[in-house]
Amino acid sequence: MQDVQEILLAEPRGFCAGVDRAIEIVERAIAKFGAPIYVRHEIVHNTYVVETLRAKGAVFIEDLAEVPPGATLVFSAHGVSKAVEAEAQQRGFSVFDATCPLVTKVHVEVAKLAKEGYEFIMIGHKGHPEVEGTMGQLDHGIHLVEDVADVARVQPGQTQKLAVVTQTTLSVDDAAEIAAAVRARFPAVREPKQQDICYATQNRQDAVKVMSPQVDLVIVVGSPTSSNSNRLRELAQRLGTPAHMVDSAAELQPEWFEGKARVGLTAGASAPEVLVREVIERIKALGAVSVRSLQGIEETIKFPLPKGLKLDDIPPPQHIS
Ligand code: 10D
Ligand code: SF4
Repeated sequence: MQDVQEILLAEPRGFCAGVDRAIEIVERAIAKFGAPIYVRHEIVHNTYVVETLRAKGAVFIEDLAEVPPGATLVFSAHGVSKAVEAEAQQRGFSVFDATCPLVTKVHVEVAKLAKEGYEFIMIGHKGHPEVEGTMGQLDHGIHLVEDVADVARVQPGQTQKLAVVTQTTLSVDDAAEIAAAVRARFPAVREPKQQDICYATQNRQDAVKVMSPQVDLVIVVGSPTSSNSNRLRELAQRLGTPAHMVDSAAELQPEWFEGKARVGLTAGASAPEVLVREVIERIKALGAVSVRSLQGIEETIKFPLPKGLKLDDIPPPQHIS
């Protein structure tokens, strides 16, 4: 089948600074302290990343009771509640926190405003670990809304001091609509100066908005558990372009490409470029002759590592990318 002629690559795509840092924390912890290194929850929501780190000696757990005394434990990039933090301390683990600094920023804001007497409306997806971590910064006074219908139902204890916080990886457009509904119902609500939606989520969604109208099909590389990757696929579909999300090149179905001359390719913030390269090779085998990168924002942001892992004495471990 020779239908596919060109592959267009979204820019930016793939790893964000928070994911890069989180993976490096696990790799360095293994290099410095030796396997096993325990990781609470998938370090990031990507099958390839998790399996690669597992092969190097990471042990992924959900419940801290599974971690032996004296072990080294890493918190995933999505962050943890105060209760999990306290339990880890009480069990005496040596902890490295791979929570993305942009998630921590939301935690800090919640703690600060709570001290001033604020209650919170959190916009996010129920059951997502980031939402559990952010809501778990407080033991009361933080109310989850997932959509506009929830806004009509939410019952804060008071409305004079009310603030909005969000999950960092939401659909920018959905979050704006839900925030507008919150504002309409609670006109005095305090909103973050800048959206809690992070730069990487914003940039990857903007890139899909640029790419989608130029292609006949969008492929998103990302795992089913990845919120931000799902939002990219959903966005392309909303813009009227058929879109599929794949965890690896093996999931590509040849029939998706029938009659599609131009294929757009992007990747969620937790999906490594190596998988994008494999997808490109597979689509090339379906006939694509050229690959072109679209113009987009260049991301230069980098987050520092936690103190105990800044190693001068060992060479940096080989990094997943
Ligand atoms: O599901 P998600 O989009 O929140 O997480 P993922 O691990 O796929 O990507 C990195 C984003 C994080 C850690 C939340 F900020
Ligand atoms: Fe941090 Fe944004 Fe990446 Fe999440 S998606 S890890 S908030 S930079």
